[in-house]
Amino acid sequence: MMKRIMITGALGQIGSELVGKLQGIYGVDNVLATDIRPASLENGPFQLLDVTDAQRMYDLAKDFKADTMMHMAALLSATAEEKPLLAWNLNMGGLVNALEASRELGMQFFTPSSIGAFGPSTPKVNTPQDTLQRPTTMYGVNKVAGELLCDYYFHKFGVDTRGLRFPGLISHVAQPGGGTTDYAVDIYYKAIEKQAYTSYIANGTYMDMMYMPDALQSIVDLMEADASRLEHRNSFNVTAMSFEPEEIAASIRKHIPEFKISYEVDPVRQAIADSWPDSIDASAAEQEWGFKAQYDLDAMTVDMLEKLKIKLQNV
Ligand code: AKB
Repeated sequence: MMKRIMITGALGQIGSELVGKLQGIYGVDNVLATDIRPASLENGPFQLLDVTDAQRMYDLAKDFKADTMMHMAALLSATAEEKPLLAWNLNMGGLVNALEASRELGMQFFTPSSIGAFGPSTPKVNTPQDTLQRPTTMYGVNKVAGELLCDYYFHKFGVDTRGLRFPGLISHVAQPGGGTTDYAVDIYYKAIEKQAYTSYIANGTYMDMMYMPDALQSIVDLMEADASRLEHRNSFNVTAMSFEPEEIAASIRKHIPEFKISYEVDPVRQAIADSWPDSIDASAAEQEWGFKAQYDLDAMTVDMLEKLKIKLQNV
């Protein structure tokens, strides 16, 4: 369905891999990568874009003749908690601009939501698709408002909005920055470099996670899904696993037996993690468009360690 795709935040944690994935499916010249930071991509078009600049976003999409907008630019949870006003302006301003451009140019639209769209009063285990959403973080406020806006643009203007509530995403390519779930990426780097990791998240804290290849595939699958089957236009719960720090450490120890984990809990990120679900229920995504993740914790650990060993040897 998608033919010409514009991506914002293309140098971010998801964007840096999404660009290549989409180029592989739809063709290198059919994916316009944009970011606030300059870059020269190995392949394909790139343009500088500050997502709060509505006119430039519109002009770039129009000139490229984009039929799809993937709006990935955002501040993650811990940074948003440090800079709440900046988060509001960037996360909400960017989203409204991307939705407006999509309305004006008739583009299909994707943006990620997050497990951060839930809060302490949400059912913590097997969190349903449709449930209480009263987050206590600025990031969560942005994500809930964003989900509502996607619903609004679909019902009011007929924009083909689609979204995923991502859990923590783990990858060996780009490091996340300023998230609460980032420990689950960092732990693999430190396992290889030092055979030891000090976690800022306390043991016993469960959060949902997903390996990046599954996240990228789920974006493509959702965007290609038959619109008539989609009941949810705000965002779908998706998850591949839920673990606490000791469990990821145990998975690493199957390959690096001397690996040790210790704890120096960061109160800010711990409070965010405590306000999020322990595990979410992805059955609406399974039913409405066939969501399925391939990697569980151990399969992800094998792949992460293998790929990172090569990457870290070459730096
Ligand atoms: C974060 O930790 O902020 C993100 C997320 C779960 O949305 N990884």
